[in-house]
Amino acid sequence: MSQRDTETTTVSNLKDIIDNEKKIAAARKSEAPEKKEAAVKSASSEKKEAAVKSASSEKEKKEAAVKSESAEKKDSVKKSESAGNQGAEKKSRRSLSEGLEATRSRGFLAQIGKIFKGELKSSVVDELEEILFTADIGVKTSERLLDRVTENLRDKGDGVAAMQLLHEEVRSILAACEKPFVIGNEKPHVILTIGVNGAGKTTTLGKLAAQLTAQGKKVLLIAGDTFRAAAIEQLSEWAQRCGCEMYSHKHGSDPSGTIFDGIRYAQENGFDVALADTAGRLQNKKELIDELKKIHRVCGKAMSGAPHQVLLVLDATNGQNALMQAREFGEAIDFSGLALTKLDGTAKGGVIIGICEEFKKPVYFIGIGEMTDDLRPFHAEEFVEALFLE
Ligand SMILES: Nc1nc2c(ncn2[C@@H]2O[C@H](COP(=O)(O)OP(=O)(O)OP(=O)(O)O)[C@@H](O)[C@H]2O)c(=O)[nH]1
Ligand SMILES: [Mg+2]
Repeated sequence: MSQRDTETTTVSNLKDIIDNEKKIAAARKSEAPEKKEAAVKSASSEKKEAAVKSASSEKEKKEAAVKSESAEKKDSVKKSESAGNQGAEKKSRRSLSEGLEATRSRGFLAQIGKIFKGELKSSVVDELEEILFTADIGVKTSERLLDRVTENLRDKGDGVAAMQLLHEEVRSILAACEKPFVIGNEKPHVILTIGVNGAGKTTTLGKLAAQLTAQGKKVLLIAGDTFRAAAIEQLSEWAQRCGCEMYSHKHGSDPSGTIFDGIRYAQENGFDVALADTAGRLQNKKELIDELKKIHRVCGKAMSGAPHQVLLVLDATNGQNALMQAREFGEAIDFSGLALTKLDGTAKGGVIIGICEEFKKPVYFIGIGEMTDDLRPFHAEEFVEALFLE
């Protein structure tokens, strides 16, 4: 059994994808070569078939990139709205405060709010200390926040003022990590995504591709996760949904080779942005991290200066573990910024405070749902207001 087979993912809604993978695996075992191919190609359009096609020669590799013509773009976007998004996009855009509801009502700041209300108990400082140190923000951040409010509590016993100090301190920590996400003029501007299994890499790339395509950029998705059978198909669906192209080799090929060829393909065909997906991997598995380092090096061989950005995708529901992931991935690869996903499904959204305080890296994006526009640029002020909303 390979190392990746033993890894687990905490994401329950991957079930559909996993079920699909099982079907594909079963089809591979039992069916004739033609049928096997048909099983992998569950996509209905010819474009999808091309996406999962194995490419052995240079010419075939190029053909393997999914080519969406401009006339088809509108069509695929329409399709995605009705099928892929199951009508949810038609609902009004989710507000950030809705997305952060669980964190606001059940997270550590809500617990602190409770102990600061009304007449303060003599034990308030001890209680505050306990809440902070058991929150998912790390020791350093807990100490910083505790220092900021303890004096006020001891001397004045004013819970409202203490909450206000906390609010200001959190704002100052988060503000340091707000930086606009800018696509450089390189042709293409190459972005590599990294992170553990199920963190939201592919979804984040898909959403980003959709947003950049809508801005008029020529976007190529590169299917660098060649490990998981359904990964190419998943990315291909995003390519169809946003009306951009995808470059892939067959499942099981060398990810570095796929990404190298994908970058070259993007260069030769005038793409503005190349977004490279990678397989999920545990941050403490040496050979998987070595493979990632190789992918990173190979990007530079395909195009000098690439990747121009490395986006570490972290799942907020992982809480404290997300901090650990950032530490260990950061030791292997100097990532340029972060995307923090699934803030909508967790009370642990406060982890962003620990991440900002410890890494001082830009948080480019936050994910507050599965729809395209649920990937938002991170604005510290707006985030803090949503977090401290009464
Ligand atoms: N609620 C919610 N779900 C999300 C968000 N981002 C991603 N997801 C879901 O999380 C699941 C896993 O996302 P993927 O994009 O497949 O994760 P991945 O990192 O590519 O996973 P691997 O390829 O297995 O490493 C999918 O069902 C996504 O729809 C988010 O911000 N909010
Ligand atoms: Mg993926």
